[in-house]
Amino acid sequence: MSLDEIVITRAILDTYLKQLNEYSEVDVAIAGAGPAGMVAAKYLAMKGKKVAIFERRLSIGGGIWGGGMMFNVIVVQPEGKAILDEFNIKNARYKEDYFVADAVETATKLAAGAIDAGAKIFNLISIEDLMYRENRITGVVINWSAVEMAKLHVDPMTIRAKIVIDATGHDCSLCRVAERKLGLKLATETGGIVGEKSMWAEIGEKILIETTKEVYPGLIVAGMAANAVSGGPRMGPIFGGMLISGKKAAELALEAMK
Ligand code: 48F
Repeated sequence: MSLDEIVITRAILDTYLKQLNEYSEVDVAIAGAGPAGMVAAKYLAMKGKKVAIFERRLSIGGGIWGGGMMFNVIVVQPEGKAILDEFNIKNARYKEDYFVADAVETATKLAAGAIDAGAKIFNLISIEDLMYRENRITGVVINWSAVEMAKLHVDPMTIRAKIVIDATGHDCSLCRVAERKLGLKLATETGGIVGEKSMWAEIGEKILIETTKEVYPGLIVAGMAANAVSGGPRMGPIFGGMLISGKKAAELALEAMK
């Protein structure tokens, strides 16, 4: 058997460009392949929606990999356990309402669950801007993360989406664009980004259910970004809220697309 490097090159280019072309219009564009983004992607794809996640980094998983302070174990509460089970992620009761799971297994199986359901993950791509038409967010503006990191003067390209989910974690970077560049009034107490508060796991997890919402028509915020936008506390290495928030974001998106 012979191997031709040029065929390998063409196989990659043809396949990738076909995929990017196919996903230039989606039902839902998700920023960030952390726990919230990947859970949202699975539940949307399961309902037959065309979903693309754009992830800035080389790897998926966001803040999952390191568990707490690099001890790569995550903790979830019973509601989170139910979602771990749906993704076939092994977990064990530590005590009472505290369950533990392997961080590496969690990151990889959340991604596998989203992909198997039909979602597409594009890594190494950052969402740097939003598309806005007639009082609605209508898409995302993407560029290679390498371009962003090298601060190269290269113009981006655009993906049209019925719904955009900001699952960018502490940065809440899409909502920042909405506030800073578009001057939009977001559905928060102040109308802008309130900013994340210091660690309080119980309250942080509790209010995440309320802070996960459509902050502007077409723009839903999920995961840690939701608390950062609405002024909730961070919660550290307990991940149940992130999973539940991802699921809720998917439900809100489905509702909004009806
Ligand atoms: O930070 P991240 O894991 O967000 P999450 O899903 O989960 C938060 C927890 O990991 C942890 C926590 C738990 O209590 O507080 O922090 O809310 O994943 C966010 C992902 O978004 C990517 C980033 O690289 C990470 O993988 N990201 C951030 N900004 C952009 C982006 C952007 N503008 N475009 C694309 N990806």
